[in-house]
This record gives sequence, structure tokens and C-alpha cells, in this order.
Amino acid sequence: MGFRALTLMLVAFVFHTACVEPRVRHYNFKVGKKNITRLCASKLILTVNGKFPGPTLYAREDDTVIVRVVNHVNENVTIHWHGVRQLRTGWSDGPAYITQCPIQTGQSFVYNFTLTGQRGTLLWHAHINWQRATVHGAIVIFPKHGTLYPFPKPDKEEILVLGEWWKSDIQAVLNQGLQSGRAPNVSDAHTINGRPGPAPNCSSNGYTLHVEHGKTYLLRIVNAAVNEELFFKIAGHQLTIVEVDASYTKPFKTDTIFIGPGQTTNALLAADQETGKYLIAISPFMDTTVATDNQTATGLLRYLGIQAFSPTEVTAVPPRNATPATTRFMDSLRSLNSRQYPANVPKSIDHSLMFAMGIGVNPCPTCLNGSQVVADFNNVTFVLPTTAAILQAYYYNISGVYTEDFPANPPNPYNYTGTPPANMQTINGTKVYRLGFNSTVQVVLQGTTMIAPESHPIHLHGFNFYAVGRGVGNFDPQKDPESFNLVDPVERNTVSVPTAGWTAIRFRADNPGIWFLHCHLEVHTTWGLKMAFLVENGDGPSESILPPPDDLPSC
Ligand SMILES: *[C@@H]1O[C@H](CO)[C@@H](O)[C@H](O)[C@H]1NC(C)=O
Ligand SMILES: *[C@@H]1O[C@H](CO)[C@@H](O)[C@H](O)[C@H]1NC(C)=O
Ligand SMILES: *[C@@H]1O[C@H](CO)[C@@H](O)[C@H](O)[C@H]1NC(C)=O
Ligand SMILES: *[C@@H]1O[C@H](CO)[C@@H](O)[C@H](O)[C@H]1NC(C)=O
Ligand SMILES: *[C@@H]1O[C@H](CO)[C@@H](O)[C@H](O)[C@H]1NC(C)=O
Ligand SMILES: *[C@@H]1O[C@H](CO)[C@@H](O)[C@H](O)[C@H]1NC(C)=O
Ligand SMILES: *[C@@H]1O[C@H](CO)[C@@H](O)[C@H](O)[C@H]1NC(C)=O
Ligand SMILES: *[C@@H]1O[C@H](CO)[C@@H](O)[C@H](O)[C@H]1NC(C)=O
Ligand SMILES: *[C@@H]1O[C@H](CO)[C@@H](O)[C@H](O)[C@H]1NC(C)=O
Ligand SMILES: *[C@@H]1O[C@H](CO)[C@@H](O)[C@H](O)[C@H]1NC(C)=O
Ligand SMILES: *[C@@H]1O[C@H](CO)[C@@H](O)[C@H](O)[C@H]1NC(C)=O
Ligand SMILES: [Cu+2]
Repeated sequence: MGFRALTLMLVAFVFHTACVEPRVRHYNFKVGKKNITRLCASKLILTVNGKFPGPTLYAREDDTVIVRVVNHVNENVTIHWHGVRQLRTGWSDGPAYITQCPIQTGQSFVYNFTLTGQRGTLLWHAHINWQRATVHGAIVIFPKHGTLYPFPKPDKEEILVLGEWWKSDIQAVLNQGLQSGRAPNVSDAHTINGRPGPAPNCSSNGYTLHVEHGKTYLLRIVNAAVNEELFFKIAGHQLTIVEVDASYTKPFKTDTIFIGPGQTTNALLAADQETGKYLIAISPFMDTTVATDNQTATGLLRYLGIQAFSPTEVTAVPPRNATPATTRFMDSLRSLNSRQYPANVPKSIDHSLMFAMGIGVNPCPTCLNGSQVVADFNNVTFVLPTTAAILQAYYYNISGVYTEDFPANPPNPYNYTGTPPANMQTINGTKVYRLGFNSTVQVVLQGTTMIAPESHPIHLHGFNFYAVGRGVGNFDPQKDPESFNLVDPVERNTVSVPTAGWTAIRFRADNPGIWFLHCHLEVHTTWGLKMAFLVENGDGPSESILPPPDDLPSC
């Protein structure tokens, strides 16, 4: 073998090795303000790097991601990497006053985490006040080197970020709600990649997805809306669901996707219909009387080579209260559960918990009628601390920030889906529930008829869970576990609990730290539908939370 051949071999070897090594990906996120126009009106919004939606964060499974976030606005900021497991790196999770104090004006913070055991689409978003209305973007995690998608390789990939738009300043909308003690205004439009499409009395271009006949597209659909669960449809086309919340699913076909805020769905779209223009439509789901923004956002699926004047094939959006469409979609979701991607559902349970979720009314001397609407898990309306984040308080043994008496069960059991108790008051508290390292947990999330029964998309930080069962009415601890799916339940980080019904989730507490659990309808989180788990360290440094970074903001 000649020297040249040996050199080539060496180069090939080194190149190959370099390729398979996980990489460190660096990003700079500058939070600033930008004047943008939607619905024929302009306003200043918070953005990252001047983009709306914000920049996409690309990485590969096993890569480490370093994001330097700099705050150039006159508001406090934090960013959450929604669905990223953050193994031992809770400091980089992002919810304000849970894992960190906010990044204040002029300050910066470096988020540093590794993407372990996840591949697909997630999202990042601001996690303080309602900033996430405009401060959000997609996270794309490609499979690690040497692994392929467990479905036919698409010709092209597209990101579709769904959102909500208010004509008013978002902080003003929130403040008005807080001052009145009532629900803040609903949004004025839904958006697809930041665009509502033509709206009443305002013609404006919507988002267009250009496709070529005969090709297949992987749509990475992200629901970054603030307060609304959504339906997604494309006229004349079926979609094949292959992944949700960065976990593969058994593929299935549907013409309607149901997606809650914080959820992500990857779907294959075959451009196999007659060359033409087809409507893409986003509309809200709400199966009770609670107000929603009823505007349908529209975009276009446009085949290459069509005539400008060809008509657009339209699609009927599901009725606002189309519960059966949501049930059909959720029932079809199953973990892929292959040899390479097994569903490791906990079979025996160390902590069997039941969290009743309700809306309540507490006194508020400064509010309209002297009362304010609140929300609670197990009658606890969660109050964020102000002097330190809970994770800091836990790590540094600072007392007086939180207590460990979060109730494992509703303190006063009642018929959750029958006539609610007359007393609608709740208890304010910063209460956490302690879990031993690697213990197994089941939480039955029980919807209630307190004030307004409603579907709640519940999000857990730091873990994926398996949604093992679901039903309407009250959970029956004797009968319902018999029908749990412990074989291939869907694995995700956010689950929609049906209106006046329940959902059972299971997870293994193998990630030490403080982990937020909350409704991903921002209005409900604001009202207190949130709590946190404290997960102890295991044995030795490899099972313990890392020390805090030097630049961790203080309160
Ligand atoms: C935003 O831009 C529009 C159009 O250029 C302008 O009329 C408006 O005054 C600007 N608004 C702000 C808040 O800067
Ligand atoms: C990120 O965290 C790793 C693991 O703790 C550490 O070795 C590395 O120095 C950190 N990088 C930055 C830029 O903070
Ligand atoms: C909320 O809606 C009401 C009624 O349309 C309106 O008067 C008020 O200005 C809105 N508030 C904000 C902050 O946009
Ligand atoms: C649109 O404009 C017409 C005529 O000015 C008005 O009557 C109607 O209320 C407007 N619709 C909306 C949704 O603003
Ligand atoms: C949306 O539609 C529902 C049902 O038709 C209605 O009760 C609600 O008031 C509407 N919301 C708005 C903001 O118009
Ligand atoms: C305040 O109370 C009055 C009388 O009970 C009621 O009509 C009104 O709707 C209440 N206002 C709010 C904002 O709840
Ligand atoms: C906090 O208290 C625990 C238990 O007493 C102790 O092991 C740990 O070192 C303390 N941590 C700090 C930062 O003081
Ligand atoms: C709870 O209330 C519902 C609705 O009134 C009723 O159908 C159900 O039988 C009640 N359940 C129990 C256990 O009392
Ligand atoms: C919630 O707590 C309040 C305050 O202690 C109490 O009055 C109320 O009865 C409790 N409600 C329930 C459903 O437990
Ligand atoms: C957690 O517990 C399971 C089941 O007992 C065990 O197989 C696994 O090794 C444990 N993991 C760790 C990190 O201790
Ligand atoms: C920003 O955060 C700091 C630390 O928690 C707090 O003292 C300050 O009041 C906050 N500023 C605003 C504008 O909320
Ligand atoms: Cu909710």
C-alpha cells in the first residue's frame, strides 16, 4: 500500500470518526424588540434575533447545545427548552423562579444541555409571564449518526409553528386580566409560521408550503399557541403521524391533527393529489362554553407548476366542540415500541398520586367584585417564590422558599365531575412533592367541574411520561387500571386531559432536580394550575444534579 493510499485511509478514518462524535452546537439568542405588522396593525413584540417565530435550533441526538441568551429588553427573560430531558442539568431548564431567577435587563445566561435519548421535534419558548406568545421557535433533533428514521426518508422537511396573535401588547393583555381577576382577552388570530392568512377586513399573505408532485414531506408541526388547543388540516390530503414530542409512534393516517400548546407532531405528507392549491387550516378546540379565539388561520399547500388562477381546494375545519375528533386522534397514538426504541413503561408503582385540577375563586380586594379566578391542583393554588428559584433554595438549603407538603391526593374527595362543592376557595402555597431517585410514579390527572370543566394540556418538565389510560367522568381506582395500556402507550411531555375526565401518566423519577408540572394553557398557569416535583439525587455524582453554573442569575 502506497503512502498516498494510507493517507487517504487515515483521512477517511478521521473524517468518519469526526462525524460520529457528538458535537457541541453554539447558539446566540438576543432578546430584543421588533415592530411588526399583522392584521393590518403594527406593534412592538419581543423576539429572539429579530425573528418571529424565532430561529430553529438544530442538533443531533447526543449533541450538547450551548445557548447564550442576552436580555436587551426592559423586562425579565428566561427560555425553556420544552421537552428536553435536561438530565442532571435542571439549571438549564428555564421556568422562572422554579429552576432559575430571571435574566434581568442587560444580563446574559448560558444554557448548557445534552440531548439524550430523544429525536424528532420539540420547541423552545420564553418561560416568564406571557412572553412565549412571540418568543418561541422549533428544536429539530436529528437521529444520531448511524441511525435512520424508522419510516421512509422524506424528500424534504418543513417546520410549521402554530401560534396566536394579539393586536394589543401581550403584557397589557395579561395585566388587564390580573387586575380584573377575570380571564384575559382571547387572541385576535391564530398563525401558521407567524402569519394568520387573509383575515376579516385585512388581506394579507398567509404561509405557503410549496411542494412537488410525487415527493414526500416531513412536516414538523409545533403548537406554540398560548391558550388554545388546535386542529390542523390540509384539504384533500391525509397525513401519516410518525412522531410526537420527540418520540416515535406507530405510523397512522389521519386527515385531522389535534395538537395542544407545547405539543409537537411529525407527519409525513405525500404530494400525491392532483396538481393544485389546497388550503391549510388551523382552528381551535373547546368543548365547553369557555371563550376562545374562533378565527381560522389559513395557509396554502401549492404544487409546483400550477397556473396562477387555479382555484384553491378548501377544507371544512372541525366544529369548535369536536370532542370525537380529539378522541380519535389520541386513541390512535401508540409508541413505536420497537427493539431499537422500546417503551419502558413502569409496571410497579412507588408513588400512586391523584391530582384533581380545578378552577376556584379567591378574595382579591383590588379586583372586580373583590374576587379573582384562580386554579389549583389538589386545592393548592401554586404561588411562585420571589427571593430565590426553588432549585436554588433546594440546592443551597435556603429555608422559607417552599414546603414539601404538596398533597398526594385531593384533601377533600368529592364527585369531581358531578355537582361541585359550594366553597370554591383554594389554599395559596409553594408546595412540592418529594420523590426518591429512580422511584416510579403514577399521576391520575383528574379534571373537575369546579366552575368550568375544560380540557387541560398538562406538561411535565424533566421527563417524558407514558399516557397509560384516559376516560370521562371520575377515575375508578378499582376498575380503570384494568384497561391501562402498559405495552405501547404514547410517550410524551404534554398530554390533553379530557374535559370532566381523567388521564393517567407514568414515569420513572431518574432525573434529580426540581421539575415543574403545569397546564400549558398560559391563562391556567397564571391562575396557579402548577406544582413541582423534587427528585432527590441518587448514588454518587453520576446520579446527582450538576453544580450550578457560575453565571446563574440571582433574584
Ligand atoms: C411600527 O411601524 C409602523 C409602520 O412603519 C409605524 O407606523 C409605527 O409607528 C411603528 N410603531 C412603533 C411602536 O414603533
Ligand atoms: C457545559 O456543561 C459541561 C458539563 O458540565 C461542562 O463541561 C462545559 O464546560 C459547559 N460548557 C459551557 C460553555 O458552559
Ligand atoms: C380587551 O377587550 C376589550 C373588549 O373588546 C377591550 O375594550 C380592551 O381594550 C381589551 N384589552 C386589551 C389589553 O387589549
Ligand atoms: C369589516 O368592515 C365592515 C365595513 O366597514 C364592517 O361593517 C365590519 O364590521 C368589519 N368586520 C370586522 C370583523 O371588523
Ligand atoms: C367562539 O364561538 C363560541 C361558540 O360558538 C362562542 O360562544 C364564543 O363567544 C366565540 N368567541 C368569540 C371570541 O367570539
Ligand atoms: C360582578 O358581579 C355582578 C353581580 O353579581 C355580575 O353581574 C358581574 O358579572 C360580575 N362581574 C364580573 C367581572 O365577574
Ligand atoms: C444542604 O443540606 C444537605 C443535608 O443536610 C447537605 O448534605 C448539603 O451539603 C447542604 N448543601 C449546601 C450547599 O449547604
Ligand atoms: C357524579 O356526578 C355525576 C353527574 O351528576 C353522576 O352521573 C355520577 O353518578 C356521580 N358519581 C358518583 C360516584 O356519585
Ligand atoms: C380548599 O381549601 C379551602 C381553604 O382551606 C377550603 O375552604 C375548601 O373547602 C377546600 N376545597 C376543597 C375542594 O378541598
Ligand atoms: C432504576 O430502577 C430500575 C428497576 O429497578 C433498574 O433496572 C435501573 O437500573 C435503575 N436505574 C438507576 C439509574 O439506578
Ligand atoms: C426582575 O426580576 C427581579 C429578580 O427576581 C425582580 O426583583 C424584579 O422586580 C423583576 N423585574 C420586573 C420588571 O419584573
Ligand atoms: Cu389548563
